[in-house]
Amino acid sequence: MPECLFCGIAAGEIPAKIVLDAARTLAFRDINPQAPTHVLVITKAHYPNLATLAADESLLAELVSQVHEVARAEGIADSGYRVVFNTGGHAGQSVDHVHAHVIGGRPMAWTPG
Ligand code: DGP
Repeated sequence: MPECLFCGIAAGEIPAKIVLDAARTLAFRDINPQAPTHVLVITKAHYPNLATLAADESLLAELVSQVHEVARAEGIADSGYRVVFNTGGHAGQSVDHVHAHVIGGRPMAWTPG
């Protein structure tokens, strides 16, 4: 069992509700949804956060592309959705494996707390 929770989900060793499965990225439902749609998009390879993933531009582009595919698949691409990469302690990142939150299905306020 990998030490990293999201590596475990990527490996199929920890169950998750999969939304989209691509060669190098995976989208699954957040266990604690904050809106009608709340999906996490990860790279299957382990990068601790967005800052480290930024060194691999092609994989970063695939991740962002899957974010939009999730929005289309969930039917929120036209109404609008929010994409959040919590990065580091002040942002409240709790899982140290890069993940985009794709949140939508209701109007949202700004700014974040
Ligand atoms: P963050 O706080 O930005 O690191 O977001 C981590 C998210 O991961 C948080 O919204 C809850 C979600 N999460 C934590 N554990 C699990 C899990 O075991 N399964 C799933 N699907 N999501 C999880």
